[in-house]
Amino acid sequence: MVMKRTVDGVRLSLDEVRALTTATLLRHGLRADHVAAVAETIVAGERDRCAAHGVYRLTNCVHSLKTGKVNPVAEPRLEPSAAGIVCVDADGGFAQLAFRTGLPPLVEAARANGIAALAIGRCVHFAALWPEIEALTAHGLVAIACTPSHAWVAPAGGRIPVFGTNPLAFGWPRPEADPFVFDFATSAVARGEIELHRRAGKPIPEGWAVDRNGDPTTDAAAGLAGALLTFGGHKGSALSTMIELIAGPMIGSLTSAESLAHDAGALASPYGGELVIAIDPAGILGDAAAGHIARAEALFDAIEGQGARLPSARRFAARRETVHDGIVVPTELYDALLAL
Ligand code: NDP
Ligand code: PYC
Repeated sequence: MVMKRTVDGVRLSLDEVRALTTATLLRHGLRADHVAAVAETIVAGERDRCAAHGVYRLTNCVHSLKTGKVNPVAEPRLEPSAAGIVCVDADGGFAQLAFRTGLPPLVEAARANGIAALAIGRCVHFAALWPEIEALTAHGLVAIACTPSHAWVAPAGGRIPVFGTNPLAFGWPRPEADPFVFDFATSAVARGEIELHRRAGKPIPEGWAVDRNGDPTTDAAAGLAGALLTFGGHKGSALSTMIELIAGPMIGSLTSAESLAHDAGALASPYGGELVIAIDPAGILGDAAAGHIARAEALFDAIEGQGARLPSARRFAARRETVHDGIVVPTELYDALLAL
């Protein structure tokens, strides 16, 4: 497929998305192994029609590189740790290569111990978590991942940002089907989604954000300048607190408030840590694991059987289309990316 401008935007094949992403990141001095790892998640975002974490993120990547807030030649290193724990120092680089470094020992440790954790420190994180979750479910492992971000989100009952948008993701391998995966911000919505509304000049729904005065707003720019709200009120607030704790101080890394202080107004992507937990059901159940995993299918049938959909079903359906049809990037964004 050849790039084509239409009234809806610019149509690109996934190969063209990869080529644009790769050329842009190389041009801004990111080393080739990081470029390959980062491009994989950006292309996956477009492939699965997750626009807030697709090529739009190139603008943040380039800005983070230009401001010196990410190490373009970082060397992620495995660090000594207890059995069942894999620690990776990302050396100030993007999280993707650090995750690639930690994945094989994490899988090995989960197989050996039944459960294992990967603690990534000193990384710059701008990505969705489901690519990492799917990398683990592909090994037949159950997975949980979370990371703080920048303090953009007010706690339930307050209006001063304390939390990051703090995503929580989970994956369950299914022998005969796409894995069960959910991956969502613990704010009402990812900040990237509000940024896309601002770029498109569209209002945001009520309940996503408050303005600088703490008043509800449907103006995307006012919400970005004020505070995002948690999803589910006090429940999202508590989950977000948990993520601050277990992917922050518990692994020797930063909270979202500390990440924002580290940023010092540069407006770069969040800096800190990520926690990934991998569980091998065979470690709990031995030879009986396959039978019990198969039993879980009844749960998915009960959900889908009544017309409800599973999280990630939209993504997997989009994936099956975009590999053939390509994707459409808004013209304004495409031109901004070319200008990078
Ligand atoms: P959503 O509110 O859309 O929630 C996304 C999750 O919910 C997906 O698993 C999605 O599946 C599922 N879902 C959505 N609608 C339904 C439905 N009607 N029925 C069942 N499941 C549904 O997205 P968010 O804005 O909360 O988060 C988007 C992304 O932003 C995430 O990938 C997250 O990792 C990323 N993020 C990253 C941050 C970081 O610091 N690195 C910070 C914050 C967010 P489906 O995809 O199939 O629609
Ligand atoms: O969309 O909130 C967000 C986000 C933060 C870091 C990466 N994505």
